[in-house]
Amino acid sequence: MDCLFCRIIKGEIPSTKVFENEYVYAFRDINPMAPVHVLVVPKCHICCADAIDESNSQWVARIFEAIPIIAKQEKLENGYRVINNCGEDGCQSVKHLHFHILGGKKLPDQMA
Ligand code: DGP
Repeated sequence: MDCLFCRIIKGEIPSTKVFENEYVYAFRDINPMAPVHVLVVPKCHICCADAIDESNSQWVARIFEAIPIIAKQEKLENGYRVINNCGEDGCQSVKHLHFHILGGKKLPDQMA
């Protein structure tokens, strides 16, 4: 399987790492939409949010445990946004589950 984010996790493609543990890898988005734009991905390949079920949801829990740690590290004490794009209508471009952390400025309140 040729998955971009699996290759980034393995270090085959360079990335700017901001956090890593046994379950989670987080790195800076190549095309930042805010002063802080970090992608948080599970080290297990899950294609999208729609594929989350009771067999793999522990990976998602690990991601949401990492998010506040990353936010603290990135000094997002004034808040931040967590986004997941899922599937065609959600404009998901990389088919490996990931959550965007956006912050470092007041974000627009418009979601869509
Ligand atoms: P999404 O649209 O939710 O699937 O977001 C995918 C994000 O991945 C998008 O914001 C750009 C980012 N991205 C794509 N390719 C690379 C890459 O090679 N390196 C990094 N750091 N980010 C990437």
